This record gives sequence, structure tokens and C-alpha cells, in this order.
Amino acid sequence: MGKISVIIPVYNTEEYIEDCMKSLMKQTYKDIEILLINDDSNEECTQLLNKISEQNNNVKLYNQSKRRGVGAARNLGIEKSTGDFIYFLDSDDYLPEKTLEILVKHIKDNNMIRGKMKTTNFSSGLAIVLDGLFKVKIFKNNRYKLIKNMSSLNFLFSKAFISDKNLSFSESVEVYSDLAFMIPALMHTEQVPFLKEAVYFRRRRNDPVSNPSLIQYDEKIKIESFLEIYNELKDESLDELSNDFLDKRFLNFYRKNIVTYFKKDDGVENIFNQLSSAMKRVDPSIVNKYGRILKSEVNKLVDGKLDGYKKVSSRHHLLRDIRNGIKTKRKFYILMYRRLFMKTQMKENLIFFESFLGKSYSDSPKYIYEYILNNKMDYKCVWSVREKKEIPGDPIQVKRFSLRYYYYLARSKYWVSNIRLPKSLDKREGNIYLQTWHGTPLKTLVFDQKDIYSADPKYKENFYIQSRRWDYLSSPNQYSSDIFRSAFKFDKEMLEFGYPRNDILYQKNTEQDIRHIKDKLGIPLDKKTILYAPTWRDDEFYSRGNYKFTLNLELDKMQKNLGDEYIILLRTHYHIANQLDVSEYEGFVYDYSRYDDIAELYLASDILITDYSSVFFDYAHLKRPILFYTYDLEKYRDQLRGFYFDMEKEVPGPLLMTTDEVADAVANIDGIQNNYKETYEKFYNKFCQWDDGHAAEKTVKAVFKMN
Ligand code: C2G
Repeated sequence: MGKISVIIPVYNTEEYIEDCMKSLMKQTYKDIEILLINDDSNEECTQLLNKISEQNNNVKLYNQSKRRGVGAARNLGIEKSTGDFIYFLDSDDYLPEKTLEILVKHIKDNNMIRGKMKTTNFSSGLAIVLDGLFKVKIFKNNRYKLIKNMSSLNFLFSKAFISDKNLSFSESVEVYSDLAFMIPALMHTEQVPFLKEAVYFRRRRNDPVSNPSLIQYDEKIKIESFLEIYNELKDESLDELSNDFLDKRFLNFYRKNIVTYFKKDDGVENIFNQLSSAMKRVDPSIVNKYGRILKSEVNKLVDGKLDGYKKVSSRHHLLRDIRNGIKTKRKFYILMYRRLFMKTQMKENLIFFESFLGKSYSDSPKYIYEYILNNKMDYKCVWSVREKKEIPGDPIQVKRFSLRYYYYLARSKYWVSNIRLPKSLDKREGNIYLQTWHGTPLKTLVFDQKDIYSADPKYKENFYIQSRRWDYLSSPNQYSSDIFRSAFKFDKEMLEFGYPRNDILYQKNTEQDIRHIKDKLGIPLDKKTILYAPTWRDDEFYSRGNYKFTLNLELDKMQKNLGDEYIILLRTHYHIANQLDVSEYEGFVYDYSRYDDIAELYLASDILITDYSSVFFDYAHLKRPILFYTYDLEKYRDQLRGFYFDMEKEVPGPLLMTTDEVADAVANIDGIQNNYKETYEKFYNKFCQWDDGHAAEKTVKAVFKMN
């Protein structure tokens, strides 16, 4: 059938290239040569490429000593290739094992054949592709549809065709260089077979901030590249189908990318002339197929008058905002927030509080609020909640995501929250945002995480945007300060006073206060209390933000072994949506998953059982025994999250894998406490140094004007 030359341009993808290579080595079709074109990558990546090429004799490595871009790299690959077919693969992507075999088998005497693209957030270990019946679909007049994504990926080309038509990628643009190759290629081709079984996995990189893929590049570069390549192609003599395709792509690109860019950056002046002259080349009959708004903007662009264009486009931004704003209630409120509430005067003495997404009156925001309240500071306070709560001082309460929620956010000078606030909430000048965060990290966070298994694929990108708005960040210990700097890329003021939420552990750790809390909870005073507070699992969810928890602690066993002496307070994480049914353990298990403040549960309990939750860092302030029920340690640590330190060595209690082990440990808790004395002390010295019961006071004094 012939040899396939796989051409892979590489630029700083040391994190992904091995995955990509592995997928090639596993191909069932063996007659391949691999051309790695190193586009002046960093040292680490270059070394890795050297190693790969030394270890495999079907790999050839070419180094470009200066960065020349993906187009030039692919052209060099074509020049050096010796195969009968050419296949472009990106170094952060990968293929299921049959892709090349299926493509080469079905290309026959066609110039090219195309398979299916799938986007993935994960490494190749998780790619599952089902075998199919290999039904070939032929694209003729509709063949340009195959490059709707403007990419040459997952096409297998006949090398003779490429040489014959002298096809090459554009070397003058950073993005969209594929169009210069693909449009002439399709123009000289009558039909393209398509096979949905030949899959290509395109990785959606989860970190466009520190390591963007081409498509995640800066909008401005993308726009400039697009306009340039559009002009380059328009200079060629294109046929009608190509012209149509190119003009439509341009108008869609204008609508999707350029308009949004102008709205955010208002960089119209800089590229107006270039945009205007490109727009003059669009076939008017194609513009006519679009809506009124677009048509009038195109007209102004063709006229070449900047002022006139600015006027219509700002009117259109408003129109588009309104049109978008009336789609859902939430969108309408955001529209009001941006276009109306943000224009009112900000109130200097208004503070907006939210804890755990409005789910509870708790955590550091609660203690900061109570300090302000108890010291009668002259502030008006607003709490964001899911439903009305009893809160001391009777602050204004707003339902999260209601119109009043947006109104008060816009008007408040201060925001205090322990989790990110929604991305749509642009911050206004003068606003001060105190982020208290919600725990010392054991599990790696944001930019220290590799693959993201949670429900939100844009997690890192969104996190970056949202955290740029933070002015202050509370830190519980030096260890966390160091991590927050890197994991959040936080470079503003770190408040290193310990956690306001832990003040209560110093102020109310008395027999009388504890009795009072137990009375409030309605739990027996004559039994010892175990708090079971596990964390959530990134890969177990119903939908975004709604996670599922499966109870692995066998309550009947616990009851049989410990029921006479102990009760259990069950406390699932605030992300957990399902309520566990523990009704058959009445009198032994008490579900406090919806209880506001876990700190009170800490005080009420004699032993903590947890897993990878940060709760143990806080609980350690009480110096009471801690057990770790880590039944899924390997998966959690190695696949889902990764840890900042070795749990087995550093945590102040044993890691237990079965309910029997947990029950035994509880029965022998004094012995365990003795065994862990030294580890506990070390742990305490590392993580519990800053709190002294006055963190809220110090925080308030640092952030708020005292009056
Ligand atoms: N929490 C709780 N009940 C649980 C678990 C957690 O009330 N069963 C609260 C505690 O205040 C805890 C906080 O939520 O400190 C954060 O919970 P984690 O389990 O640590 O998980 P996560 O929300 O992912 O926080 O840096 C902080 C953590 O690493 C991330």
C-alpha cells in the first residue's frame, strides 16, 4: 500500500510528545516514517526529542535553529519525507491504533482522505474508540465542509499530489497557515472520502495561560494572521467554491472573533485599515446572505470610515448584548449588571459576603463578618445565600444569582468570598476583593494540576481570569503561601495571619462551649463523637458543580463495633449533591452535611476521620486524633489529583483501607495517638503556626478602613 510519512512540528510540548509518540508506535499500520521538526523548542523539550529519535530508527529529527512557525516546519517535513503518503500530526495530539491503517486502506487513487476529529481533555490512556464498519462517505461539492476548522489535520494525502500541485503551507503567518495548503488542495480535487472510524484526538490544552496551543493564542495575533492569509489567498486565482468558502469563513471569523475582540479591547484603530481593505474583497452576494447588523458593519468597513464604523459597531454591541441578554433570566441580570448597575455609584461602606457558593453561612467570611459586626464598625453588609438564613446582625440577604445579587455586587466596594466569584462579574475600579480561600492544599491546585478531570474543561483558563480580580488572599501557613503563589499565579498581597475560620477553635475550645454546641446540634452528651468528613471525587459528577458521593464506610460494621461508645457525625463536602440515606442508623449516625459551619463540628467531635480533604489541617489545631480512610488512595493520588507531599510520611494519623481497619483504629485510639505523637508534632509545627484566635481581627485591620 505504501509508506506514510507522519510530519510532526514540535514546539515546547515536552508534556505531551511522549503520549503522541506512543500512539504512533502502537499503530497497526507499520510502514511509517516519523519526521519530528523541532521548531526551536526549549532545552527540556529538545533533549526529549533527541532521546526519542535515538531510540527509534523510524524517527528522523530536524532542528530549526530559529523559531519559524508551524507552516515552515511542515514544509520542511514535506521536503524531507520519503513516503508515498503524507500525514500531519500535532505533537500534543494522539491517534487510536487503527487510524492510519484505515485511512491508507481506503484512500485508493484519491488525492486525499479524511477521518474524524475528536476533542479531548485527557491523556491517551483514557481514549476509547469503538471499532466500526468503515462506511466511506464521499464529499464532492460539499468537500470544503471538511476544513470548517481550517485545519489540515487528519487528512492522509498522496505525496505525488502534493508534489504535482506544489502545495505548501504559508510561512508568513503564525496561525491559519493551513489555509494556504488546504484551499488549493481542495480546488484541485473533485472528491474526498471521509471515514468516521479514523479518529484523531485533538487535545484541548487545559492551560492556555502558561502553555497555549496555537488556537489559544492571543486574539490579536489570530486576527492579523487571518487577514493576512485571506489577502494572500485572494491574490491567487481561486475558483468559485474556494472563493465562497473563504469569504464565508472570513465573515464568520469577523462575527465571532473580530467583533468580540473589539468589544473587549477596543483595538479598532490598529487594524481598521487592514480590515477595511480585506472586507472590500468579499463578494457582495455572499454578504447579502447575512443579517442586517453584519451587513451594515460590512458596509461601513468597505467605506473605510473609522468614525462611522465605530458608531454603528458600538450600537450593535449594545443590540447584541440585549439580544443575548434576553435569552435567559441569568443573562438578563448580567446585562443589567454590566450596562446599568456598574454605572451607578459604588458604595464605600458596603461589603458583599459569600461562602461556599452561597451554600452556607460559614468559613472565613463568617468570622470576618462577625468581627466587623461585634466591633460595630460602620459598614453595611450583604450576604449571598441560596435560601434565607438566620444570621446575626440581620444583614441584607440576597439569593445567589438573583437580580439583587448582581445589584449589590455592583454597588459594593468590598467583596469577601472563599471561592471564586462568577467570571461574568467584571470588577469595577476601586473595588477591593478579599479572597479567603478554603483550605491548606494537599491535593494539587489549578496550575499545578496536569490533566483536569473535573466537570469544567475550561477550569484553568477561567480560574486565571477570575483570580486576577483578587486583591488580597488569606493564607493559613507558609507552606500554603508558597503554593498559592505558583498554583494561582497570585502576585498581590498575601495575608499571612492564619485562617479567620479557625479563630473559634482557639476561642471556644472549652467544656462549656462544647456542651453548648452539642446541645445546639442535638447530639447525646454521654457518647464520644466521631466526625467523618471526606472530600469530593473529581471524576464523579452528575453535572457541573454537582458531584456524587458514594459512602464506602460500612456503617453497620461501625455500629456493631463502636455503637455503645460512639456516635458518628457524617459530613459530606459542599460539592456533593446527593443526600445519603442514613435513616436506618438513627441514634448512631447524624447527617450534618447541610450544617453551616464545620468548625463547630470539629469542636463537638473527639476524633476526625477524613481522606484527602483539607479539613485535617484545621482539625490539627485542636490536637485531637485524626484517622485517614483512604480506600482509593492510588487512584486519587496518581490519576485524579496528585499531592504536594507524601501522605504516608507526613499526615498525623494512619492511612486505613477498610472499615475493619477504621473500626480497630477507633477502638485503639489512645495507642494510635501515642504512635503518632512525633509525626503530629512535626505536622502541627509546619501547618498550624500562624493561628492564634485573632486572624479575623488582623485580616479586617489589613483590608478595611477602620472607622
Ligand atoms: N469541607 C466541609 N466538609 C467536608 C469537606 C470539606 O465542610 N466534608 C470544607 C472545609 O472547610 C474544607 C473545605 O471545605 O477545608 C475545602 O474542602 P476540601 O475537601 O479540602 O476540598 P476542596 O474544596 O477541593 O478544597 O486548598 C484547598 C483545598 O485543597 C481544595
